[in-house]
Amino acid sequence: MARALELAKRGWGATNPNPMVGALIVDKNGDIVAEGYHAADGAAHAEVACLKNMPRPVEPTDTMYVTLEPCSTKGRTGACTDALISAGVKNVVIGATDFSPEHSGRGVEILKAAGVNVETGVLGRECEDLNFIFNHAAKTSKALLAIKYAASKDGKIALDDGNRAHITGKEAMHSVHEWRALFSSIGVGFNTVKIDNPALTVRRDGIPPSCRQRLIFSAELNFDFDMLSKRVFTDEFEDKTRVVCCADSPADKMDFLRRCGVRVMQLSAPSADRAAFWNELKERLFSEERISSIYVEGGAITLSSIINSRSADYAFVYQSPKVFGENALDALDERARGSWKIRNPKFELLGLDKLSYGEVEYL
Ligand code: AOF
Ligand code: ZN
Repeated sequence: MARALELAKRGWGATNPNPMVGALIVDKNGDIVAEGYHAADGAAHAEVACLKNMPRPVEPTDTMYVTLEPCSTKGRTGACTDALISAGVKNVVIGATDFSPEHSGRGVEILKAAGVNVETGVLGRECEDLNFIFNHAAKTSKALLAIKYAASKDGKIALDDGNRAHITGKEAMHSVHEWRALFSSIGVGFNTVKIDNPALTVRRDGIPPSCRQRLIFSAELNFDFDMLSKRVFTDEFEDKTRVVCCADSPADKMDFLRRCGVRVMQLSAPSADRAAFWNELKERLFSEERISSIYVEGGAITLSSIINSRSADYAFVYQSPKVFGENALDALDERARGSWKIRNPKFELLGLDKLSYGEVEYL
């Protein structure tokens, strides 16, 4: 199963909104005979890819290991339960449950009813964690909203408002690009674009740059030509950028943006109701565009709005050992600080920095 998990991760960032899934078949001696994984949304499922790679017919003593419960509905690619049964697979070991309402254990029942030996929950936690985004969307029909920030040891994100110092090192930067690759959209507030002029693209060694949907949050819409010359509005991926505003955002400013060729997404929530705003965004992105995840990178106002309205589902916090001192800018406002924590955080050491990440719990 550990090997099947490795195979699943080959689909990192390419399977959205589908899950990453890996599968392999071992013979009666435990030797691997074939492997497969789900390479992209719409492509063959891991089980089918694995069966296709079988060098010989399946024998009753073979066992398939698969990180996710095989699907049991036709979907776009046909039910994996049918594929396994008709190929003669007699033993299946499963990692995690598929939480989609139409699956949720049905695949296991169908296999058992067809006389297949099924074992579940092997490396269950790891297999489930890998698809935290897919699981969230399957359970809630909404995109998962994750906040990410890098802070000094004393919780600051900048020396002062206009002076953004480098907080974390290059290992943390690499990690951010890996996570950006996994998410389907990346968001920042108006001020972050104005001050930092970020590219918000995915840049990884040896892979050409790519870009997820870029969301720029603004209620007031105070865009001028200087703002519209920032990277997100002018680079090769400019068509992936949109401005997200609210019910009471000024209509003339929306018109101005549209006339300048900028995509605008107006939510029906008013700017004063932040909980409604973030909730509507999660619902609409998922239902209208199959966008299952949002990675929000700042700044302090946006992150605090998300935390204070209890809208963050997940968090990535990079902490540097540097101390910026009292006068520096806080990552989160006073109300947000201490109002939440990461439940059962996972930790990674990245050079001198530390990443903590996991589901958000409000206190
Ligand atoms: C599996 N193995 O490798 C994957 C599964 O539209 P389709 O046909 O691609 O089906 C999508 C659904 O299938 C998806 O929502 C999820 O429930 C399941 N994904 N299942 O057995 C796989 N990717
Ligand atoms: Zn399937």
